[in-house]
Amino acid sequence: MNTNINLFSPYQLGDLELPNRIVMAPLTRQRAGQGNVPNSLNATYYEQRASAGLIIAEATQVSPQGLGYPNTPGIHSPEQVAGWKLVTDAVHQQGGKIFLQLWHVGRISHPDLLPDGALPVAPSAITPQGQAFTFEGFKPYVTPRALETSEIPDIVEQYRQGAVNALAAGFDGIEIHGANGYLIDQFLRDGTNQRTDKYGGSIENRVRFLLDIVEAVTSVWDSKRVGVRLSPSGTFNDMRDSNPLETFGYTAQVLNQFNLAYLHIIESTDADIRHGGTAVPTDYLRERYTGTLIVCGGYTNETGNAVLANKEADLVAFGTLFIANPDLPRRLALNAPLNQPNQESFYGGGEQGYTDYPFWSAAGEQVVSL
Ligand code: 8OZ
Repeated sequence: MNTNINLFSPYQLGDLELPNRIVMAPLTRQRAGQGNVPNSLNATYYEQRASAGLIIAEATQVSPQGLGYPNTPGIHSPEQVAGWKLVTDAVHQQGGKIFLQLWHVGRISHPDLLPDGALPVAPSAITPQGQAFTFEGFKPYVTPRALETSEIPDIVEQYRQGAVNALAAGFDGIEIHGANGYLIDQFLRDGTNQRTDKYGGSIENRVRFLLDIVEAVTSVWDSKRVGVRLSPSGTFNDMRDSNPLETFGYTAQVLNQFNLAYLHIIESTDADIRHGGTAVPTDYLRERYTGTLIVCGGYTNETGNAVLANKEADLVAFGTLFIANPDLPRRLALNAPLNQPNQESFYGGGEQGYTDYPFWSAAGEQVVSL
């Protein structure tokens, strides 16, 4: 029974009661201020979206070394913690829940973005195809520096400190960004990890960096407030793996022992298949991961309801629809028309294309305030 579970059914996420199963996906918007500090405009943006069952705030670097793009927020300075507090207070005032996504981009950076013009770090010195988004526009990626084994505990410590800071900033939990070709994903997949130490080779070794981070952050947070995001089928940021079913089947399974808040999966896209990616089916991961599963990948009202009714997932994350529709849950519930997202204002800029998408009203007037 219970075939009537849908996007509007409440969900018990550990000790958090979510009023619906609609998650706001972490979305890079590059609108943090000087010093990569979140500001009141960012607070307004998240506050407008507080009716999501859960907001996962955008990818946020745990250290200056983890930066990969201009104007993304950090969680390593007191100013950043204070800036994020504006955001969490605003969301909580509206009755919302918000996790912070902890991020280190690894090789997807550039000396222009790093302190003292340092080289980006990675599991192995393998240059990504493509171009870095620097302060002066796009520049070809450089060959990263392979981390010494002795440096890895320092990076794990950056995540632990990020978790401490996220707690101080008033978040309800944290998500570890293990997806989309950033540092953790670079360790997981053998196309980017050719290490011969205990962090490379077998999948048991390649997952070690992620597990070290999970252990570190769960020494700060109750594990029920910690999620992990993976992109098993993803090719973004020039990612490849010789056996994605094994890599991510194992990773999903080994995470069971931690009793996490959730596993969050970015599903296969047409672009991934065009780029030669192997689709790792969600049901394959569902069979292996026993906890809460969030899926993300172009869902609509209809397909989102279906994936929940079929028990393929427990929660559904929406990205671009949340950019354009601050009141997405209400619009979906009423089957109201949706605003169309404007791609040109996704990254960088001010309130235009950020906090000025109108709320829906039956009378048709444009309502942009709460
Ligand atoms: C788009 C542009 C910059 C960063 C991700 C954090 O893919 C990102 C990102 C997306 O996870």
